[in-house]
Amino acid sequence: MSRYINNQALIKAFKLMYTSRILDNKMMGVLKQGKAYFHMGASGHESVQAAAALLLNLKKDWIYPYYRDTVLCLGLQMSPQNILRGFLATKNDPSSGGRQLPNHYGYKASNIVSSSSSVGTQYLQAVGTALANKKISRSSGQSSITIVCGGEGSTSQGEFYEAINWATVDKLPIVFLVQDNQYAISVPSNVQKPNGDVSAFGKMYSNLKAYNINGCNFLQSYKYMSLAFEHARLCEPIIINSQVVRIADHSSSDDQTKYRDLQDLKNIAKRDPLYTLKKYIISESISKKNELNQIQEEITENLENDIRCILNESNPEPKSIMKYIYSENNSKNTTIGHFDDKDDNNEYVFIDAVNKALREEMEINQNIYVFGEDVAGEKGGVFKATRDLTTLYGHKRCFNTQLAEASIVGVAIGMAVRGLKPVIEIQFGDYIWPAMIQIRNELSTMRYRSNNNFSCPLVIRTPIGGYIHGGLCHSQNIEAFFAHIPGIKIVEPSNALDAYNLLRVSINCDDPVLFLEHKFLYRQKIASSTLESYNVNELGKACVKKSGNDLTIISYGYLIYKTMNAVSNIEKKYNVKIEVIDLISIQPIDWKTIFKSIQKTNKCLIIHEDHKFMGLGAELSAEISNKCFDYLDAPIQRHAGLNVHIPYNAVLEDLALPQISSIEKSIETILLY
Ligand SMILES: Cc1ncc(C[n+]2csc(CCOP(=O)(O)OP(=O)(O)O)c2C)c(N)n1
Repeated sequence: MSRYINNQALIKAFKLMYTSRILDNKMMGVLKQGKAYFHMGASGHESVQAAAALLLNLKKDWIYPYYRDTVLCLGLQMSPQNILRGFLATKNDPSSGGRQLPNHYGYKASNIVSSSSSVGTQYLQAVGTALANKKISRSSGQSSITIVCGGEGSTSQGEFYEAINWATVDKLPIVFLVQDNQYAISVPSNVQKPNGDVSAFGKMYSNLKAYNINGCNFLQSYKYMSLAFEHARLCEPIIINSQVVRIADHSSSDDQTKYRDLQDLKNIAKRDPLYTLKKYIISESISKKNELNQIQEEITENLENDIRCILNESNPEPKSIMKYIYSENNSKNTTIGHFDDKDDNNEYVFIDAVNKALREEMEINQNIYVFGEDVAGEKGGVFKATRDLTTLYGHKRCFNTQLAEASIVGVAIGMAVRGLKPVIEIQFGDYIWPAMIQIRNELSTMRYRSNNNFSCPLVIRTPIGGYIHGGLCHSQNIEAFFAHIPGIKIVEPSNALDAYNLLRVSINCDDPVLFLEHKFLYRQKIASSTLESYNVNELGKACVKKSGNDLTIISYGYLIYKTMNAVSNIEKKYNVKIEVIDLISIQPIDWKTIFKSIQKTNKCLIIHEDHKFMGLGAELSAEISNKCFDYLDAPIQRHAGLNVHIPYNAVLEDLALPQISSIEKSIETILLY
């Protein structure tokens, strides 16, 4: 790869940079006419982006852009028309079909991965894509690299440090391009870092190359981006601090004169990369001033025409509002029955059923990668769910990660975007929270926000639940938090057979799945069974555990067993028949089975371990009372965990969580209503 640029490429860079500059100006004009709502400019960032665009390997390399990367995207064949479509949120906007804010680029044809608004989340996803590229394309002789961009403010996010950490531990083919314009909205860069320069990281991480460059100078940018890509292709991760200027306000909602003084604003103009490049091209006689002016006029005229046309393009269809929250391609599960072994009459405990499902799916599908904390090798997970997987499939496919949950999920997203199937373990549900922004703003939105252009189907397995003397941070139930998020599916099987089958369905699902495993059940006889495949293709089916006519009880997880015990006692005492539904799938909910049951029994009690306040029971009751009001002979009742953290002391823990005796009382109350 050449570090020195030819004249033709210099003119190409000038055209890209000028197009972006005029786009910024014109878009602000349209906005001022009240025809658009928001804009974030690239003016001042152009040189380094143009250099990167000219040097990347189109369609082979992967790009995680941020909102100032207009030139980078233009240079990677995203047309000005497509930039305008995003700005005007038209139906044909290739980034998001008008769903995301302007400048949140994504362009599948050029491997430009959809970017969200969360500052800093992109770094870990880029690490995931780089890891995937290292695992797959290098074995096939390719050397794709990943470039991820952000502003200097974003490098204060913890996930940025995690990303550098992972990239250097695994020596990944990745370039971190920090575009340091000295301000994060109004906050100057010396608030972000003591010396205001992230290239200092090169001294802290032994495998990290680092450059601090003048990103307003095209030739310098080109030279160092070229060097950077050479390093990355050799799996030497690299960070570049590129000093740029922010010529306009942070966004169309900002006014930088409120926090930048006149001298500061004047200095920006002196460093303007477009002006600098034009001057260079003329002074080196690469092109004449009038020729460049002519280029400028043509670009401006074309853009004016484009704006006129795109202002007339249609809005997204109103009926498309709910499209692509989930995949439309979820009805086949090819692995069912694949491993059925009629001679295997062994009884499996829950955790061994999970292990068997993982093992079998990994056998069939080479794209499955299992990772998390302590999952590899002899240890095989703190609960042993991933036992033997490293021996069977190697460290390449079952490996330990850093102790960093955001990293595990963020990297998994980047791998899934690249087409692999991560099945990750979060060691305890109680520690999923560091990954919350990755799950809430990234994992769940990827398909929707990119209008189905990108998706990240993966499985997050995690042990949850109390009754194990685990105290506040080893007992939590987390389903209600996640059920509130569109875009992910949630399963909580209550026995080995369901765990075995539904984990396989989850792995084959085209959506992200949160697979909740109640750790009390892991080695319990009550939850164990022989294993066979049952014919299920999709998540979302509840199971009627026991039929009856006098009351419907809905529960799930470990509480199914306590409920069944209480039901048996009450049925004897009152000579009644109670129907018990094991919900199994929390998102989506099997409303059909629930409504059918309540229309028969006319009474409903919901039992769950998670706190009653804002728990799943609240949603179930609301929907049932809405749909089955005419059938109900009593108010729907809920029996659930107290609204308290689960204490360690056994007496207190018992009080915090539903018990057989307290469940019996709830059943009696509703039966006698
Ligand atoms: C996690 C998160 N926190 C806050 C914001 C609001 N926000 C959007 S852009 C921005 C400043 C980012 O500054 P920097 O990373 O330096 O990039 P620049 O805009 O200067 O190019 C902030 C605080 C956000 N989008 N995401």
